[in-house]
Amino acid sequence: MTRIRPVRGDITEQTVDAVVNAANSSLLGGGGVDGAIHRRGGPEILAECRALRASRYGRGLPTGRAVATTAGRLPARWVIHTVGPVFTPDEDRSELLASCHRESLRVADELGARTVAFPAVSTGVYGWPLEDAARISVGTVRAARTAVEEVRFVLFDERAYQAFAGQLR
Ligand code: AR6
Repeated sequence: MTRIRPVRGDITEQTVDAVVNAANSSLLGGGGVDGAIHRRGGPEILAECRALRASRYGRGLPTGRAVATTAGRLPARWVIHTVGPVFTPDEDRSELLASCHRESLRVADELGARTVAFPAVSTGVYGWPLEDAARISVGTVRAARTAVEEVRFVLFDERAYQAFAGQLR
């Protein structure tokens, strides 16, 4: 059984085996949690991202997929980069958001990670409504078959924390 809990805070301060990054297809960094991870983790992360682009992901990491790099100076061993879907009311992209969580846990299992911290993928710049993202994200982790022992959803603000905590009560 995977223990799942909500944590209010900054994901770059979590001491875990793996930190999930809400990246974009380019893998070259950006704002939000992606920016914070690269800033705090240092240039080693970007160097590995560039190498991944040069080898496996020349066209970018597809939405819903996940790939790992070093965590650089973060208090973690790995960063698992995943690309969330951009929210649109015109199309149901929930399966892609679920896939981000499943694929990140699959990569975590390959690495042997036992503790994993997720941000609220797609709920910032990508515009996904919080309550709905919390339902999909928590539901997917609950249903996942994984050897990960603890999943922390690390939420930056009170609204996000309440949305995820509500799903976990
Ligand atoms: N710790 C935990 N959560 C955070 C932190 C942090 N340090 N910083 C922000 N959040 P976003 P997305 C929350 O926009 O919607 C980037 O530019 C934030 O409050 O980071 O998946 C990428 O390069 C929000 O609830 O990710 C992509 O281009 C959540 O993290 C794009 O944004 C996700 O917000 C991805 O957009």
